[in-house]
Amino acid sequence: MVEGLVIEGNRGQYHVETADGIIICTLRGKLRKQFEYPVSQNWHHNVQRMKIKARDPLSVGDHVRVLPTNAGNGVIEEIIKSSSHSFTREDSKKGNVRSVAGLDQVVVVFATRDPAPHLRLLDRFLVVAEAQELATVICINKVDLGVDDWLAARLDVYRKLGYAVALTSADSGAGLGELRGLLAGHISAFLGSSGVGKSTLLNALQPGLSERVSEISASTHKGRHTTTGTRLVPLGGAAGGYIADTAGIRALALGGVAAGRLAWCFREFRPYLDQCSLGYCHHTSEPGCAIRAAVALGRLDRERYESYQRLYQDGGDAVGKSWFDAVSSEDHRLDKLAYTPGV
Ligand SMILES: Nc1nc2c(ncn2[C@@H]2O[C@H](COP(=O)(O)OP(=O)(O)OP(=O)(O)O)[C@@H](O)[C@H]2O)c(=O)[nH]1
Ligand SMILES: [Zn+2]
Repeated sequence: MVEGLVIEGNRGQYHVETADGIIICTLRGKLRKQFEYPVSQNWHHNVQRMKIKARDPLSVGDHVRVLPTNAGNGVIEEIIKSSSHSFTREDSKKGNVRSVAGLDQVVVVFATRDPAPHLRLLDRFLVVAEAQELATVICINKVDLGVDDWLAARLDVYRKLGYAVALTSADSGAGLGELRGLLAGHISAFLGSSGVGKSTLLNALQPGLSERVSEISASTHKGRHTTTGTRLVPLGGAAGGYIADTAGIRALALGGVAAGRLAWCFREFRPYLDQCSLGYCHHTSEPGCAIRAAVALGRLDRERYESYQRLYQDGGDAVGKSWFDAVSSEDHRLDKLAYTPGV
């Protein structure tokens, strides 16, 4: 038996990546049975009709144990760990949307210039990533063009909040080793405005990677029905890790961030949240607000608080909406979002 990760799946047929390569698998009958339930029990006729649940028992991102049969084929005998991030409508209504495909990390890419980095947009990305409990890597590309002092100072703020920051140049190769290290062991999606260098960066990490990530989403568009509409591209090399295709990224966009959860999504606010005088404090103009007091004392970063205020005014749903617009990059709406004054 070998262990592996489901990287693509149609009902009944799954591609499982293992140490020995990709194995095309079917599911052992007893596992299929777990997902069947009786429709009617007509003992008179001694028949029991079964209906298979609409949901596929396996998702991309699940860890499984496989019994290889003949060359390149096998049978999935056991589900070791289900991808924790499977999306449900119920979650969507609550505003706690989980992404599909076991995605556990987003890599938010900005450039040092051309286009200039827009950190309000970064705060929006971080809020949605926090709401979905995804790790975030802040990747600043094009460092060969120089890093302005103001940007270096802002990045220090994010580092102190505990976010991983990678300074890269797809051109010179600077920082790529560090980025590879941050991708290891994760299923990551790359996000960022048009022109920041996502494609160049992916190809610098692994030749042809950008084409593989977008080729996959193109085939998804043609109506190819994979388990969750998304696939994972394995990263070669010792470090490993997976990159989710753009269909996986789009799935992140569903739903908003519940308004009551917005302040929590600013991770540095959390220690103060139970210290406001009013139980229902929105941290905008209420008396005795611990967040505003901490900002006034310089304990919380003022620009981050201003991002909070703007997002609060927009309402929680708008956060998800902006995120959706941001990731619908085919029509480059992200660019408009990034450069809308006052965003
Ligand atoms: N100087 C410099 N230029 C870079 C770097 N990375 C990418 N570029 C250039 O930036 C431009 C945009 O790069 P892309 O990789 O197409 O950007 P993208 O983010 O994939 O853009 P979209 O496909 O529109 O989403 C290209 O002209 C690249 O050559 C870098 O590290 N340094
Ligand atoms: Zn408050």
